[in-house]
Amino acid sequence: MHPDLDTATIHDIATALRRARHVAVLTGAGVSAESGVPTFRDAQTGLWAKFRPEDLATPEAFARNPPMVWQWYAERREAVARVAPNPGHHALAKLQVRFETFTLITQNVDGLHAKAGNRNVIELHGNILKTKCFECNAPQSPAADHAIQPPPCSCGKSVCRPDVVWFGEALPAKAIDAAQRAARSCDVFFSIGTSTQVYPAAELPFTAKQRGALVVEINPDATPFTPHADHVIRAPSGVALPRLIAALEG
Ligand code: BV8
Repeated sequence: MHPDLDTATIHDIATALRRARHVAVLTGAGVSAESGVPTFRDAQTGLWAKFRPEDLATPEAFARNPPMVWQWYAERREAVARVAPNPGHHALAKLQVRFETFTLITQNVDGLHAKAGNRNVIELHGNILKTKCFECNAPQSPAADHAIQPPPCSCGKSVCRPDVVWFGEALPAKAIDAAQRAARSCDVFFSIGTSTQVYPAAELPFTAKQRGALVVEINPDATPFTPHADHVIRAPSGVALPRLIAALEG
C-alpha cells in the first residue's frame, strides 16, 4: 500500500461519495503522467529542451514560426497516439457510472479519458489529436504525413493548427460554462493531477469549495489549492483512484 494512502481518509471520502448525487472531477497533466505523457511541469527534452511550453503554446509563437510549433505538436501527437490510459483513467471511467450526475472536466489534450471509456468529457483546452484552420477555425483533417509544415487549410486562406487552447486564447465558452456550472452545483469535487496554476481552470476547485462541495485533492505534491482542500491524498492518481473504487465497492 502506498505510504501516503491514509485508510481513514479513503474511508471518509467513500462515505461522502455514497451520499453524493453530483460528483465533478477536474484533471490535469498529472493524471496522464503514469501513462508516460510528460506533464507541463516536466522538463522539456531533446530539441525542445531550450523552450518552455508556455512559450510554444501561443498564437504568437505559431504565427512567428509555424513549422517549429507544428513540429512540437506533431511529436506530442505521435507520443500520445502510442500511450494507453492508466489505472487512474480506468478508475474515473468506473466512477462515472456510479452517480446520478458525473462531470469530468479535463485540462489535458491527450484524449485518454475518452479512450478509457469516460463519456461527455469536457475538454477545457481542446484535443491535440484534432486540427482546425488558423484563420476560420473550421475543423480540418490533414493528411497524416504533414509532420514538418502545417498543411494549408481547405478554406485556402491560412494553414492548419492544432485544435487546442493556447495561452492568451479564450477557452471554448460551452466547455468553461459547463465546468463552472458543475463546480457550483456538485456535492463532491475532485482536483486531480493539476498544479492549479493555469486559469481559468484553476479557479474551479475554489469555486466548488466556496459553494459548499466537499473538495478532495489528489496529487503527490502540494498546490496553491492544498490549504483549502477538505481531504488531500498525497499519492499518484493511478494508485489513489483504484484504492477509492475498492473502498466504494467494499
Ligand atoms: C485565457 C493546451 C483569456 C495547449 C494549455 C487569470 C484568469 C484568466 C487567465 C489568466 C489568469 N492568470 C493568468 C492567465 C493567463 C493564462 C494562465 O493561466 N497562465 C498561467 C501560466 C499563469 N491563461 C490563459 O492564457 C488561458 N486563456 O485565460 O484567456 C481570454 C479571455 C477572453 C478572450 C481572450 C483571452 C488559456 C490557458 C490554456 C493554455 N493551454 N494546454 C497545449 O497543451 O499545448 S494549458 C496546459 O497547462 C495543459 O493543458 C495542462 O494540463 C495545463 C495545466 O497544467 P497542469 O495540468 O496542472 O499540469 P502541470 O504540469 O502544471 O502539473 C502537473 C501536476 O500533476 C503537478 O502538480 C504534479 O505534482 C502532479 N502529478 C505528477 N504526477 C502525478 C501527479 N498527480 C497525480 N498523479 C500523478 N502520477
